[in-house]
Amino acid sequence: MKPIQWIRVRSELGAGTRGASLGIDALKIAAINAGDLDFFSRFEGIEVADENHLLHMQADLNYAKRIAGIHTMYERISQTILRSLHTGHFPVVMSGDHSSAGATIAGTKMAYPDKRIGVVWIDAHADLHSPYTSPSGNVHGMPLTLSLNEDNLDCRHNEIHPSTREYWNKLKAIGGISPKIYYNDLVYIALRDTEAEEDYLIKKHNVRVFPVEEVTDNGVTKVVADTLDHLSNCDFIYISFDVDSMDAGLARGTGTPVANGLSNNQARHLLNGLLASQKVCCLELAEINPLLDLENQIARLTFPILKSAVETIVGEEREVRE
Ligand SMILES: [Mn+2]
Repeated sequence: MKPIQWIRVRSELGAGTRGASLGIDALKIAAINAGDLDFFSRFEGIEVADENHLLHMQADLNYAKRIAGIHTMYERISQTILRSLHTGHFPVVMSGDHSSAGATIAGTKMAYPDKRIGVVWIDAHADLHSPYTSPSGNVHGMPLTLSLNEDNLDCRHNEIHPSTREYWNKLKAIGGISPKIYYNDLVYIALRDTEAEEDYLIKKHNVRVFPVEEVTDNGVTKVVADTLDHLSNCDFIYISFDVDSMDAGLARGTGTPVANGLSNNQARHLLNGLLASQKVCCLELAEINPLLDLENQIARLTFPILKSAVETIVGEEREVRE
């Protein structure tokens, strides 16, 4: 059993709506209200310093807002993940906005440069835009694209500033390894709100997608088995859980809620099933925004999922899958 290390990333530079930096505290309050007073102190934690002071300044670069600050975060987060893995920990990353996931993937690849890293992306969104295609310029829609070293120039419609290009290229090259992951080693679960530019890449590279209907119809166990089977050539697996993978009716406290999502039970079983594989070396949880919520609903819903995931990680059930 590897000891868990909490990695706290309170950055929300990549989101279009303010408040995701408060997600960690919303979870802590949910733990206290659930009677789990010492839950987060059972394992050591690392606080990654944020650059949220930049939010008090006007965002400059339109098609990748606050990308310079995000680059600073990427350096810090990737180094923290690298150290966490190298010191024998299982990092559980609690993030603000989902842009940080590109840095977590980078840190994982930097820790294991000769290994193949699989990614399970549980999210309503594909997060597969680049500054050349993004309609919003919010970098939380780009972490997978930069991990794949993808620009998607085929679908280009934005003229980007030379300085945006410079930082975008820096993000793709972080850690000196690029790409970090391959399309074959990426699996989407609960994907249901994509744009044409993203659909183009998913189709072109034949990326494996498990829609919510497949989770419901075939059951979580089957989807877990198929996901691990699809990633059987990967040495390590990183799981990214965006709370908007869950249904908007349950999960309104997030920047971009989407209807027809996973139930909280499906999400819990999904994470537990995947985490039972010892290939999984890192888990990230992102986009809880209590400012958009009523009575901390999303954090109260997510806390038992996180608790159950942690029990699986530290438990005896983890097995090596062939
Ligand atoms: Mn996301």
